Amino acid sequence: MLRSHRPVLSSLYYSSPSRGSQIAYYRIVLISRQLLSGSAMSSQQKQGEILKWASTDGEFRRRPSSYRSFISREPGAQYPPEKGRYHLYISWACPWAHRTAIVRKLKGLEGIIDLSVVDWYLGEMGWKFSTPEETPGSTIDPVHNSSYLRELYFRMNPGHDGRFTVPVLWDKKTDTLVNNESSEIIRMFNEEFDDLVDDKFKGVTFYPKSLRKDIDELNEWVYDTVNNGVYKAGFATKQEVYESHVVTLFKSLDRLEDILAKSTGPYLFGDVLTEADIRLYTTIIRFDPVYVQHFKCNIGMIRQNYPQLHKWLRHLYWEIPEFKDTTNFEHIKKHYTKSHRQINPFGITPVGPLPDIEPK
Ligand SMILES: N[C@@H](CCC(=O)N[C@@H](CS)C(=O)NCC(=O)O)C(=O)O
Repeated sequence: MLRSHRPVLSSLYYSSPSRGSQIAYYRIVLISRQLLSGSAMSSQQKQGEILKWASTDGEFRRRPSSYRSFISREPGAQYPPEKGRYHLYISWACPWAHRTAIVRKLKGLEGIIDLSVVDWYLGEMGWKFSTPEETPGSTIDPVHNSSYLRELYFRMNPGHDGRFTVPVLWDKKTDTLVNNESSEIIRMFNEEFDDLVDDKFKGVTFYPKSLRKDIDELNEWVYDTVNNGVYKAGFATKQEVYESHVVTLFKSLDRLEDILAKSTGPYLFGDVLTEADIRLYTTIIRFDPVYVQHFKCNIGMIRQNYPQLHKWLRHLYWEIPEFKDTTNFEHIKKHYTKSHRQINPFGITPVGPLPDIEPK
């Protein structure tokens, strides 16, 4: 069977990931600068669509989500929890939307909040809806029979001038977009529907009071340098911008490796599965199959260089069905490699590494 190999730079950097030193990082940066100081840079003059993602300084900046209302159990809330009232739109490919799909399942909300899944292909018109026959794993929009996700944004606000992102949490009763920020949607799912879910899900929380400060603290740097870090490296259109983000990303992976080594396990905070694990999972599960090659996050691989993260990842995927059942490698791999033509002009999806995730 095909297996991936140790990264070329491993001899410079990895005897053990936790021992990665600043000096080694700078050696990597120095060598790559020397390699790239010549004519290779001129290819950057070709300005493709990717510059819609990155600014002229070469930096990708994620725009804040536009709709931030809350479903709440508080009396008189504008959006109270109700069975069948809300509809969740996701992409199996998108790490942010993936968080919401996991929590929806873990909290037993499948019979309470319906789900639509867009096609993995993101084109000029944004996310589109396909039938499962056209694209396995996708669904139509049963609420409005839209062709594209953008139609929902314009229905909400005809003047919408932001991007058309998933996830989208839609209120069928008032025909409005409640929220399109995954970190907030998972908080709503975590507790606001507890009066409606089966008894076994009531009180199950991924944001326990005793750990909130620690979770918030970890989320903050993981969001910036890992979840969003892979995009900042991958969408960068200047060499030095890419290098700075990819090095920061791998420093954070080292930090996570240390946290897991010190944790009593199997999670980031010992034996308590929290939203910090869920938010990290959706990036790490995509790391080896996509981010290593497509976003050039290739200083190392999870499976080869991060034994603790690798163990943690396989535990979530193989032991907790809600993680595996919401992980669609076909959508993930095809979306990135066939939608970002500025990065991958021929849209060839690499076969490896095989397997997508290693066995337990
Ligand atoms: N802050 C948002 C980010 C969502 C996001 O960026 N989604 C991407 C997919 S991974 C998207 O829909 N992009 C489409 C576009 O920007 O056109 C969240 O966490 O919910």
